[in-house]
Amino acid sequence: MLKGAEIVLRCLRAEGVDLVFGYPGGAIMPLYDALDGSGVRHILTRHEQGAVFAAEGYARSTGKVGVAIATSGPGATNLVTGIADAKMDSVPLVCLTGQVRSALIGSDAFQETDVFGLTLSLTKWSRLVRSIDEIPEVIAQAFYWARSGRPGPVVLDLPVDLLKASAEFHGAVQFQPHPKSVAASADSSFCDTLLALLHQAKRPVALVGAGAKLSSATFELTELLDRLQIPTFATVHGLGAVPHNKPYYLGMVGMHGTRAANTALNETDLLLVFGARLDDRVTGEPTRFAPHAKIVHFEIDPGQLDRVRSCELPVVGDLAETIPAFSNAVNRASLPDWSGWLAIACAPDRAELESRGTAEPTIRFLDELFKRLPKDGIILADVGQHQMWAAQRYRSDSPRGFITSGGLGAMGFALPAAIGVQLANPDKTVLCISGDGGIQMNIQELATVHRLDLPIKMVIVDNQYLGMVRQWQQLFYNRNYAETDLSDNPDFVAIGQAYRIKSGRLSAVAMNEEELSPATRQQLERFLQSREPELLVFECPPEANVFPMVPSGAALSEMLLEEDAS
Ligand SMILES: Cc1ncc(C[n+]2csc(CCOP(=O)(O)OP(=O)(O)O)c2C)c(N)n1
Ligand SMILES: [Mg+2]
Repeated sequence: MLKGAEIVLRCLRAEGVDLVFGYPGGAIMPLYDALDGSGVRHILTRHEQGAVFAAEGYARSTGKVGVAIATSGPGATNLVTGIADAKMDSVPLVCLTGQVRSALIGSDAFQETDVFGLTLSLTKWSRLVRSIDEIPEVIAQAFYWARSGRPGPVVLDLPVDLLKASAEFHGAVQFQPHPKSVAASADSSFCDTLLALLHQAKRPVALVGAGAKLSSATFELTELLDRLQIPTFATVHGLGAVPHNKPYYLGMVGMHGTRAANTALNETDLLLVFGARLDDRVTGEPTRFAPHAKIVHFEIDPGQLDRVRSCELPVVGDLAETIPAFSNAVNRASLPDWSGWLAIACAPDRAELESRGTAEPTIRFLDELFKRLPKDGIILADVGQHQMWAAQRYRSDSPRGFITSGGLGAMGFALPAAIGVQLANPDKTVLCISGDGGIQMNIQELATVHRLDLPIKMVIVDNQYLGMVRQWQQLFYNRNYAETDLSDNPDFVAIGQAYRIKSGRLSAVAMNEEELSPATRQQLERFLQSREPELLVFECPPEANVFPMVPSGAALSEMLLEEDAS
């Protein structure tokens, strides 16, 4: 006989879980009571949002399911942003929430919230558990759905009486999905159609999204692109899927993408999409997206097809199967020569402008950090201008090396996510870049970093503004900087020190020298190499902007460049 809480933990172990993130409270207390000796290590964050973002960081950096735990009511509602984030960015996540005892459900009991209803539209699958006997089955299902197909979040709501009750435990079970629900393994009949489309195409391009990485198909994808030699670009979550030094690689596409990538996407007549949702930050105004193109969409989730425009050829399936199938066909075929088109797409007149205005020192700062990072280092970015600068400057080809809240754009993500990343990757350098706005949304997690002595390298790009919003105000709201001024920011170095974290500061002036001064170089090197937590506040010029920029509602061809801001 085991208690419900013990059964939950046994089933978690059976799913391979050894690390969870959470925050206790009344309805979930039996689970906490059973932690000791369960083989599951629990990380206490300082806010449930910190726990769910940390679980996401763990999942995003490993591909394994992240687990977050919270109590009922306010504990559970504090998870909601992370659940939405995991849904948007395809992150495998299982959230366990305590619930009031079964007899009180529906009575507006103390700390009762309808978590099942609240998260229904945000989850891939969820369940309010009704009896202790169904615990093994629902946990097996929860992990199955979190991992399968396009990964995503799952919620299990656990009434406290079930956690306290006892029952015979016959071992964890494996979930057997209905045979029809398993995606048929890709047949290769699409290859002939695709080859025919390629033969007609004069200006084909490839757009790479997160799917290529989630399917662990980046090696095969790069082999295919090496053969095709067509202009290629990535979404923010596709960064790192294709090695940056490939001559056909044009960098990031979309709202803050490169001129070359956005121009090629505007001109293409055949767009090959590899595992991307095509949201409006990638497409620009959807009705004017890739206006001349037929679309071929490699995608695991049929729900993502035809959302912007119907595609000519859907290739539904795991990219780990469909890409090699297509590669085989390509290797046996002769292909048109697209070198003239590639030369146009990569021509110097499409390169970025040299002048980056007031963004120069910050870009230099990021470059200096990134080039000193070990090859397998992991960069996290929060949300805002610093995130887009970091994405633009990211040069690594480590598939899980750039982690950010892309689809939801949730400020406050980076610091707690970095905790999960560092715990999952204890030997890697983890560099976490936040803005002065976003860091204050989960700044309490500095306590978790200190408590666990995690050697995260934390950077605050302090421009004394909600910079990205201020940039929009400057460009589209007549410089009316309504409620974006953060010039009364606290002293972040003193805050870091109060959390007993080594903290320092670097001015933008240090980045203006042609050659970095030995002192600055030393500061950066020591910062990245030390094996202790450390915070570095970078004093970013307040009115720096991110360019190029495609205004919301404009087509990708209507990019604004630095000079348009003056
Ligand atoms: C939780 C949340 N609230 C509001 C926003 C809207 N928003 C997007 S970027 C941004 C400014 C971020 O400021 P900061 O963290 O200082 O970064 P910066 O843009 O200055 O680099 C805001 C408010 C958001 N993305 N997330
Ligand atoms: Mg800021």
